[in-house]
Amino acid sequence: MTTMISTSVIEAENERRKEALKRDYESLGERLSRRGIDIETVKGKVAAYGVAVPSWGVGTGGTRFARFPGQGEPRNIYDKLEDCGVIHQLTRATPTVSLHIPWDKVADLAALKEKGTALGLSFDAMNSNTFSDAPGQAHSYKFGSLTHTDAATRRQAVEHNLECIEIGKALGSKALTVWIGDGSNFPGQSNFTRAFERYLDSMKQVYAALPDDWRIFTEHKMYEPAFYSTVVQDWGTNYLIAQELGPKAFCLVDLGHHAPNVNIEMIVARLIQFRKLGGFHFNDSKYGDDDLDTGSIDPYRLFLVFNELVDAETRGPEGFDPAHMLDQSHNVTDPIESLMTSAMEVCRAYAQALIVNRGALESFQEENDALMASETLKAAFRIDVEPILAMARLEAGGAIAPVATYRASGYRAKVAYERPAIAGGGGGIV
Ligand SMILES: [Mn+2]
Repeated sequence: MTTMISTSVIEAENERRKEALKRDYESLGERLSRRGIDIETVKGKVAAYGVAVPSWGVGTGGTRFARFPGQGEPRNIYDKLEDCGVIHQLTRATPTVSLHIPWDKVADLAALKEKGTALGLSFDAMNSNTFSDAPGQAHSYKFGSLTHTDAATRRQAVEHNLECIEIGKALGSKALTVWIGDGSNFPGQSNFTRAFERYLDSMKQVYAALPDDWRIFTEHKMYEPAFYSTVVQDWGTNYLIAQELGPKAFCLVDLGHHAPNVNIEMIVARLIQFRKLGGFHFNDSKYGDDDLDTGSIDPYRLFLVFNELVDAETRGPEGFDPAHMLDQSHNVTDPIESLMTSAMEVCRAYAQALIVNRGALESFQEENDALMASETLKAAFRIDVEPILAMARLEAGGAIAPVATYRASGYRAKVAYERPAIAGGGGGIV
Protein backbone atom coordinates (compact mmCIF):
# COMPACT_ATOMS: atom_id res chain seq x y z
CA MET A 1 0.00 0.00 0.00
CA THR A 2 1.22 3.46 -0.88
CA THR A 3 1.18 5.70 2.17
CA MET A 4 1.14 9.40 1.46
CA ILE A 5 2.14 10.40 4.98
CA SER A 6 5.07 8.65 6.64
CA THR A 7 3.76 6.21 9.25
CA SER A 8 6.55 7.32 11.58
CA VAL A 9 5.04 10.84 11.63
CA ILE A 10 1.64 9.41 12.53
CA GLU A 11 3.11 7.19 15.22
CA ALA A 12 5.10 10.02 16.77
CA GLU A 13 2.08 12.32 16.80
CA ASN A 14 -0.14 9.58 18.25
CA GLU A 15 2.40 8.72 20.92
CA ARG A 16 2.10 12.21 22.37
CA ARG A 17 -1.67 11.90 22.69
CA LYS A 18 -2.21 8.20 23.40
CA GLU A 19 -2.23 8.25 27.22
CA ALA A 20 -4.67 11.12 27.50
CA LEU A 21 -6.92 9.50 24.92
CA LYS A 22 -6.93 6.24 26.85
CA ARG A 23 -8.03 8.00 30.00
CA ASP A 24 -10.70 10.02 28.16
CA TYR A 25 -12.00 6.88 26.46
CA GLU A 26 -12.25 4.97 29.73
CA SER A 27 -14.02 7.83 31.44
CA LEU A 28 -16.50 8.19 28.58
CA GLY A 29 -17.03 4.43 28.54
CA GLU A 30 -17.95 4.56 32.21
CA ARG A 31 -20.39 7.43 31.69
CA LEU A 32 -22.03 5.67 28.75
CA SER A 33 -22.31 2.36 30.60
CA ARG A 34 -24.31 4.16 33.29
CA ARG A 35 -26.80 4.88 30.50
CA GLY A 36 -26.73 1.27 29.37
CA ILE A 37 -24.58 1.93 26.31
CA ASP A 38 -21.53 -0.16 25.44
CA ILE A 39 -18.80 2.14 24.13
CA GLU A 40 -17.10 -0.71 22.24
CA THR A 41 -20.25 -1.33 20.20
CA VAL A 42 -20.50 2.35 19.28
CA LYS A 43 -16.81 2.45 18.39
CA GLY A 44 -17.21 -0.64 16.21
CA LYS A 45 -20.00 0.99 14.22
CA VAL A 46 -18.08 4.24 13.84
CA ALA A 47 -14.99 2.30 12.71
CA ALA A 48 -17.03 0.51 10.04
CA TYR A 49 -18.51 3.76 8.76
CA GLY A 50 -17.24 5.54 5.65
CA VAL A 51 -18.11 8.70 3.76
CA ALA A 52 -16.98 9.34 0.18
CA VAL A 53 -14.76 12.27 -0.73
CA PRO A 54 -15.64 14.13 -3.93
CA SER A 55 -12.63 14.34 -6.25
CA TRP A 56 -13.44 18.00 -6.93
CA GLY A 57 -13.31 18.79 -3.23
CA VAL A 58 -9.53 18.49 -2.91
CA GLY A 59 -9.00 21.50 -5.16
CA THR A 60 -9.81 25.01 -3.95
CA GLY A 61 -13.32 26.01 -4.97
CA GLY A 62 -14.40 29.48 -5.87
CA THR A 63 -17.33 31.81 -6.07
CA ARG A 64 -19.01 33.66 -8.93
CA PHE A 65 -16.48 36.42 -8.31
CA ALA A 66 -13.09 34.81 -7.97
CA ARG A 67 -11.08 31.77 -7.17
CA PHE A 68 -8.00 31.96 -4.97
CA PRO A 69 -6.02 28.75 -5.49
CA GLY A 70 -3.86 27.39 -2.69
CA GLN A 71 -0.39 25.89 -2.77
CA GLY A 72 0.12 22.53 -4.41
CA GLU A 73 -3.31 22.30 -6.01
CA PRO A 74 -3.91 18.88 -7.59
CA ARG A 75 -3.32 19.08 -11.33
CA ASN A 76 -5.24 15.99 -12.37
CA ILE A 77 -7.16 13.02 -11.02
CA TYR A 78 -3.97 11.23 -9.99
CA ASP A 79 -2.95 14.15 -7.78
CA LYS A 80 -6.51 14.32 -6.47
CA LEU A 81 -6.43 10.63 -5.54
CA GLU A 82 -3.19 11.16 -3.63
CA ASP A 83 -4.80 13.97 -1.62
CA CYS A 84 -7.80 11.68 -0.99
CA GLY A 85 -5.28 9.05 0.13
CA VAL A 86 -3.97 11.47 2.77
CA ILE A 87 -7.49 12.14 4.04
CA HIS A 88 -8.24 8.45 4.37
CA GLN A 89 -4.85 7.55 5.82
CA LEU A 90 -5.27 10.02 8.68
CA THR A 91 -9.02 9.75 9.33
CA ARG A 92 -9.67 6.13 8.25
CA ALA A 93 -13.18 7.37 7.48
CA THR A 94 -13.07 8.04 3.73
CA PRO A 95 -12.36 4.78 1.87
CA THR A 96 -14.08 5.89 -1.35
CA VAL A 97 -13.81 8.69 -3.87
CA SER A 98 -16.62 10.05 -6.00
CA LEU A 99 -15.44 10.99 -9.50
CA HIS A 100 -16.73 13.65 -11.79
CA ILE A 101 -16.77 13.27 -15.56
CA PRO A 102 -15.39 14.93 -17.67
CA TRP A 103 -13.18 16.63 -15.04
CA ASP A 104 -11.59 13.30 -14.06
CA LYS A 105 -11.56 11.66 -17.47
CA VAL A 106 -8.43 9.65 -18.32
CA ALA A 107 -7.44 7.37 -21.18
CA ASP A 108 -6.16 4.52 -19.02
CA LEU A 109 -8.92 3.48 -16.62
CA ALA A 110 -7.06 0.36 -15.48
CA ALA A 111 -4.15 2.54 -14.33
CA LEU A 112 -6.56 4.84 -12.49
CA LYS A 113 -8.20 1.92 -10.73
CA GLU A 114 -4.79 0.57 -9.81
CA LYS A 115 -3.77 3.93 -8.36
CA GLY A 116 -6.89 3.92 -6.21
CA THR A 117 -6.24 0.38 -4.99
CA ALA A 118 -2.63 1.24 -4.12
CA LEU A 119 -3.90 4.10 -1.95
CA GLY A 120 -6.56 1.92 -0.31
CA LEU A 121 -9.33 3.76 -2.14
CA SER A 122 -12.24 2.51 -4.20
CA PHE A 123 -14.69 4.40 -6.36
CA ASP A 124 -18.05 5.59 -5.15
CA ALA A 125 -20.86 7.04 -7.29
CA MET A 126 -19.93 8.56 -10.65
CA ASN A 127 -21.09 12.11 -11.29
CA SER A 128 -22.09 13.31 -14.75
CA ASN A 129 -21.81 16.90 -15.87
CA THR A 130 -24.28 18.40 -18.28
CA PHE A 131 -24.33 21.75 -16.47
CA SER A 132 -21.36 23.09 -18.40
CA ASP A 133 -20.06 22.66 -21.93
CA ALA A 134 -17.03 20.44 -22.43
CA PRO A 135 -14.51 21.83 -24.94
CA GLY A 136 -15.54 21.02 -28.50
CA GLN A 137 -18.91 19.44 -27.75
CA ALA A 138 -21.40 19.66 -30.62
CA HIS A 139 -24.41 21.08 -28.77
CA SER A 140 -24.39 23.67 -25.98
CA TYR A 141 -26.14 23.22 -22.63
CA LYS A 142 -26.76 26.95 -22.31
CA PHE A 143 -30.51 26.32 -22.48
CA GLY A 144 -30.55 22.93 -20.85
CA SER A 145 -29.32 19.38 -21.26
CA LEU A 146 -31.53 16.37 -20.50
CA THR A 147 -34.59 18.65 -20.83
CA HIS A 148 -33.40 20.77 -23.78
CA THR A 149 -36.00 21.58 -26.42
CA ASP A 150 -33.62 20.23 -29.08
CA ALA A 151 -33.58 16.42 -29.41
CA ALA A 152 -29.93 16.26 -30.51
CA THR A 153 -28.83 18.16 -27.41
CA ARG A 154 -30.83 15.83 -25.18
CA ARG A 155 -29.31 12.85 -26.96
CA GLN A 156 -25.82 14.22 -26.36
CA ALA A 157 -26.60 14.62 -22.64
CA VAL A 158 -27.99 11.07 -22.45
CA GLU A 159 -24.88 9.72 -24.18
CA HIS A 160 -22.65 11.55 -21.72
CA ASN A 161 -24.43 9.79 -18.86
CA LEU A 162 -24.04 6.45 -20.63
CA GLU A 163 -20.32 7.15 -20.94
CA CYS A 164 -20.17 7.86 -17.17
CA ILE A 165 -21.71 4.44 -16.53
CA GLU A 166 -19.12 2.78 -18.79
CA ILE A 167 -16.25 4.55 -17.01
CA GLY A 168 -17.75 3.63 -13.65
CA LYS A 169 -18.03 -0.02 -14.65
CA ALA A 170 -14.31 -0.10 -15.42
CA LEU A 171 -13.52 1.43 -12.01
CA GLY A 172 -15.83 -0.74 -9.92
CA SER A 173 -18.36 1.99 -9.16
CA LYS A 174 -21.96 0.92 -8.57
CA ALA A 175 -23.91 4.14 -8.93
CA LEU A 176 -24.47 7.21 -11.06
CA THR A 177 -25.48 10.56 -9.59
CA VAL A 178 -27.28 12.91 -11.94
CA TRP A 179 -27.71 16.57 -11.18
CA ILE A 180 -28.76 18.96 -13.92
CA GLY A 181 -28.85 22.73 -13.86
CA ASP A 182 -31.77 22.87 -16.30
CA GLY A 183 -34.42 25.48 -15.62
CA SER A 184 -35.42 28.98 -16.56
CA ASN A 185 -34.78 32.56 -15.56
CA PHE A 186 -38.04 34.11 -16.80
CA PRO A 187 -41.69 33.25 -16.29
CA GLY A 188 -42.90 31.82 -19.58
CA GLN A 189 -39.40 30.91 -20.77
CA SER A 190 -40.01 27.21 -20.25
CA ASN A 191 -43.11 25.03 -20.21
CA PHE A 192 -42.87 23.25 -16.83
CA THR A 193 -44.76 20.18 -17.97
CA ARG A 194 -43.02 19.75 -21.35
CA ALA A 195 -39.60 20.20 -19.73
CA PHE A 196 -40.32 17.55 -17.10
CA GLU A 197 -41.68 15.17 -19.76
CA ARG A 198 -38.44 15.58 -21.69
CA TYR A 199 -36.45 14.99 -18.49
CA LEU A 200 -38.24 11.74 -17.75
CA ASP A 201 -37.86 10.59 -21.33
CA SER A 202 -34.10 11.27 -21.27
CA MET A 203 -33.62 9.68 -17.85
CA LYS A 204 -35.49 6.54 -18.92
CA GLN A 205 -32.84 6.09 -21.60
CA VAL A 206 -30.07 6.45 -19.00
CA TYR A 207 -31.87 4.13 -16.60
CA ALA A 208 -32.16 1.48 -19.31
CA ALA A 209 -28.36 1.35 -19.56
CA LEU A 210 -27.80 0.78 -15.82
CA PRO A 211 -26.25 -2.58 -14.95
CA ASP A 212 -28.43 -4.75 -12.69
CA ASP A 213 -26.29 -4.14 -9.60
CA TRP A 214 -26.17 -0.36 -10.07
CA ARG A 215 -28.29 2.41 -8.62
CA ILE A 216 -29.03 5.81 -10.06
CA PHE A 217 -29.29 8.81 -7.75
CA THR A 218 -31.08 11.96 -8.83
CA GLU A 219 -30.22 15.11 -6.94
CA HIS A 220 -32.69 17.93 -6.51
CA LYS A 221 -31.71 21.56 -6.03
CA MET A 222 -34.08 24.43 -5.43
CA TYR A 223 -32.39 27.07 -7.60
CA GLU A 224 -29.12 28.05 -9.27
CA PRO A 225 -27.96 28.28 -12.00
CA ALA A 226 -31.58 28.82 -13.00
CA PHE A 227 -33.22 31.47 -10.83
CA TYR A 228 -36.90 31.37 -11.76
CA SER A 229 -37.63 27.68 -12.14
CA THR A 230 -35.59 24.51 -11.90
CA VAL A 231 -36.72 21.23 -13.42
CA VAL A 232 -35.64 19.00 -10.51
CA GLN A 233 -36.24 21.53 -7.76
CA ASP A 234 -37.35 19.65 -4.67
CA TRP A 235 -37.68 16.27 -3.03
CA GLY A 236 -41.27 15.88 -4.25
CA THR A 237 -40.21 16.10 -7.88
CA ASN A 238 -37.23 13.91 -7.05
CA TYR A 239 -39.51 11.28 -5.54
CA LEU A 240 -41.71 11.34 -8.67
CA ILE A 241 -38.60 10.74 -10.78
CA ALA A 242 -37.51 7.77 -8.68
CA GLN A 243 -41.02 6.33 -8.88
CA GLU A 244 -41.24 6.82 -12.64
CA LEU A 245 -37.83 5.33 -13.36
CA GLY A 246 -38.03 2.16 -11.31
CA PRO A 247 -36.49 0.13 -8.48
CA LYS A 248 -32.88 1.12 -9.21
CA ALA A 249 -33.68 4.85 -8.94
CA PHE A 250 -33.31 6.74 -5.66
CA CYS A 251 -33.31 10.32 -4.42
CA LEU A 252 -30.12 12.02 -3.31
CA VAL A 253 -30.37 14.68 -0.64
CA ASP A 254 -27.76 17.43 -0.75
CA LEU A 255 -28.13 19.29 2.54
CA GLY A 256 -27.51 22.64 0.83
CA HIS A 257 -30.18 22.25 -1.83
CA HIS A 258 -33.17 23.40 0.19
CA ALA A 259 -34.67 26.69 1.24
CA PRO A 260 -33.31 28.00 4.56
CA ASN A 261 -34.95 26.40 7.60
CA VAL A 262 -36.51 23.53 5.66
CA ASN A 263 -36.88 20.44 7.87
CA ILE A 264 -34.39 18.24 6.02
CA GLU A 265 -34.44 15.45 8.58
CA MET A 266 -38.14 15.05 7.95
CA ILE A 267 -37.55 14.79 4.19
CA VAL A 268 -35.02 12.08 5.01
CA ALA A 269 -37.60 10.23 7.11
CA ARG A 270 -40.18 10.38 4.30
CA LEU A 271 -37.76 9.07 1.70
CA ILE A 272 -36.69 6.25 4.02
CA GLN A 273 -40.30 5.31 4.69
CA PHE A 274 -41.03 4.97 0.99
CA ARG A 275 -37.67 3.30 0.24
CA LYS A 276 -36.37 5.96 -2.04
CA LEU A 277 -33.53 7.48 -0.05
CA GLY A 278 -30.45 7.00 -2.22
CA GLY A 279 -27.90 8.97 -0.30
CA PHE A 280 -26.47 12.29 0.76
CA HIS A 281 -24.23 15.09 -0.23
CA PHE A 282 -23.10 16.49 3.10
CA ASN A 283 -22.17 20.14 3.54
CA ASP A 284 -23.47 23.04 5.57
CA SER A 285 -25.05 26.40 4.89
CA LYS A 286 -26.26 29.63 6.41
CA TYR A 287 -28.16 31.26 3.56
CA GLY A 288 -28.50 28.95 0.56
CA ASP A 289 -26.36 26.42 -1.26
CA ASP A 290 -23.30 27.75 0.51
CA ASP A 291 -21.23 24.54 0.25
CA LEU A 292 -19.65 25.25 3.63
CA ASP A 293 -17.87 22.55 5.61
CA THR A 294 -20.13 19.83 6.99
CA GLY A 295 -21.12 20.54 10.57
CA SER A 296 -19.51 23.98 10.60
CA ILE A 297 -22.75 25.97 10.94
CA ASP A 298 -25.45 23.70 12.30
CA PRO A 299 -24.09 20.47 13.76
CA TYR A 300 -27.42 19.85 15.49
CA ARG A 301 -29.17 19.56 12.13
CA LEU A 302 -26.55 17.07 10.98
CA PHE A 303 -27.16 15.10 14.17
CA LEU A 304 -30.92 15.14 13.56
CA VAL A 305 -30.38 13.74 10.05
CA PHE A 306 -28.28 10.94 11.54
CA ASN A 307 -30.90 10.42 14.20
CA GLU A 308 -33.32 9.49 11.41
CA LEU A 309 -30.73 7.21 9.80
CA VAL A 310 -30.01 5.36 13.04
CA ASP A 311 -33.74 5.15 13.76
CA ALA A 312 -34.16 3.48 10.37
CA GLU A 313 -31.10 1.29 10.88
CA THR A 314 -32.64 0.06 14.13
CA ARG A 315 -35.82 -0.92 12.33
CA GLY A 316 -33.80 -2.38 9.45
CA PRO A 317 -36.03 -1.61 6.45
CA GLU A 318 -35.36 -3.79 3.44
CA GLY A 319 -32.72 -2.45 1.04
CA PHE A 320 -31.79 0.47 3.30
CA ASP A 321 -28.29 1.39 2.18
CA PRO A 322 -27.89 5.12 1.57
CA ALA A 323 -24.66 6.37 -0.01
CA HIS A 324 -22.81 8.97 2.02
CA MET A 325 -20.74 11.60 0.23
CA LEU A 326 -19.30 14.99 1.08
CA ASP A 327 -20.02 17.79 -1.40
CA GLN A 328 -18.60 21.13 -0.40
CA SER A 329 -16.41 23.91 -1.70
CA HIS A 330 -13.31 25.11 0.12
CA ASN A 331 -12.37 28.72 -0.42
CA VAL A 332 -10.48 29.82 2.68
CA THR A 333 -8.99 26.57 4.03
CA ASP A 334 -6.64 23.84 2.93
CA PRO A 335 -9.14 21.45 1.26
CA ILE A 336 -7.47 18.39 2.82
CA GLU A 337 -7.94 19.84 6.31
CA SER A 338 -11.55 20.77 5.56
CA LEU A 339 -12.39 17.35 4.18
CA MET A 340 -10.77 15.56 7.13
CA THR A 341 -12.65 17.76 9.57
CA SER A 342 -15.91 17.26 7.69
CA ALA A 343 -15.51 13.47 7.54
CA MET A 344 -14.98 13.54 11.31
CA GLU A 345 -18.06 15.72 11.78
CA VAL A 346 -20.14 13.15 9.92
CA CYS A 347 -18.71 10.37 12.11
CA ARG A 348 -19.45 12.49 15.18
CA ALA A 349 -23.09 12.97 14.20
CA TYR A 350 -23.35 9.22 13.62
CA ALA A 351 -21.80 8.39 17.01
CA GLN A 352 -24.08 10.88 18.77
CA ALA A 353 -27.12 9.39 17.06
CA LEU A 354 -26.00 5.92 18.13
CA ILE A 355 -26.05 6.90 21.81
CA VAL A 356 -29.59 8.27 21.77
CA ASN A 357 -31.68 6.31 24.27
CA ARG A 358 -34.22 5.09 21.71
CA GLY A 359 -36.40 3.23 24.17
CA ALA A 360 -36.77 6.32 26.34
CA LEU A 361 -37.38 8.51 23.28
CA GLU A 362 -40.17 6.25 22.08
CA SER A 363 -41.82 6.25 25.50
CA PHE A 364 -41.71 10.03 25.72
CA GLN A 365 -43.19 10.25 22.24
CA GLU A 366 -45.98 7.87 23.19
CA GLU A 367 -46.69 9.85 26.35
CA ASN A 368 -46.58 13.17 24.48
CA ASP A 369 -43.84 14.36 26.80
CA ALA A 370 -42.42 16.91 24.40
CA LEU A 371 -39.84 18.31 26.78
CA MET A 372 -38.33 14.98 27.78
CA ALA A 373 -38.35 13.70 24.21
CA SER A 374 -36.36 16.75 23.16
CA GLU A 375 -34.05 16.41 26.18
CA THR A 376 -33.38 12.78 25.25
CA LEU A 377 -31.99 13.89 21.89
CA LYS A 378 -30.11 16.77 23.47
CA ALA A 379 -28.57 14.48 26.06
CA ALA A 380 -26.92 12.45 23.29
CA PHE A 381 -25.92 15.53 21.29
CA ARG A 382 -24.24 17.13 24.31
CA ILE A 383 -21.90 14.20 24.91
CA ASP A 384 -18.40 14.76 23.57
CA VAL A 385 -17.87 11.56 21.58
CA GLU A 386 -14.42 12.59 20.33
CA PRO A 387 -12.65 9.85 22.35
CA ILE A 388 -14.71 7.23 20.45
CA LEU A 389 -13.78 8.70 17.07
CA ALA A 390 -10.13 9.16 18.00
CA MET A 391 -9.83 5.63 19.39
CA ALA A 392 -11.42 4.20 16.23
CA ARG A 393 -8.88 6.10 14.13
CA LEU A 394 -5.95 5.07 16.31
CA GLU A 395 -6.89 1.38 16.19
CA ALA A 396 -7.25 1.54 12.41
CA GLY A 397 -3.79 3.07 11.96
CA GLY A 398 -5.02 6.63 11.55
CA ALA A 399 -4.23 9.75 13.53
CA ILE A 400 -5.64 10.69 16.91
CA ALA A 401 -5.43 14.31 15.74
CA PRO A 402 -5.61 14.28 11.92
CA VAL A 403 -5.20 18.01 11.28
CA ALA A 404 -2.24 18.42 13.66
CA THR A 405 -0.61 15.29 12.22
CA TYR A 406 -1.18 16.51 8.66
CA ARG A 407 0.46 19.83 9.53
CA ALA A 408 3.37 18.07 11.20
CA SER A 409 3.89 15.93 8.07
CA GLY A 410 4.68 18.88 5.80
CA TYR A 411 2.58 17.31 3.01
CA ARG A 412 1.28 20.60 1.64
CA ALA A 413 4.74 22.11 1.31
CA LYS A 414 5.97 18.94 -0.38
CA VAL A 415 3.22 18.92 -3.03
CA ALA A 416 3.54 22.68 -3.49
CA TYR A 417 7.07 21.96 -4.68
CA GLU A 418 6.06 18.97 -6.82
CA ARG A 419 2.99 20.64 -8.33
CA PRO A 420 3.91 24.07 -9.63
CA ALA A 421 0.94 26.44 -9.91
CA ILE A 422 -0.55 26.77 -13.36
CA ALA A 423 -1.05 30.42 -14.28
CA GLY A 424 -4.75 31.25 -14.31
CA GLY A 425 -5.42 27.54 -13.88
CA GLY A 426 -8.91 26.14 -13.89
CA GLY A 427 -9.84 23.17 -11.78
CA GLY A 428 -11.74 23.15 -8.56
CA ILE A 429 -15.34 24.22 -8.76
CA VAL A 430 -16.69 27.61 -9.53
MN1 LIG B 1 -24.44 17.95 -4.45
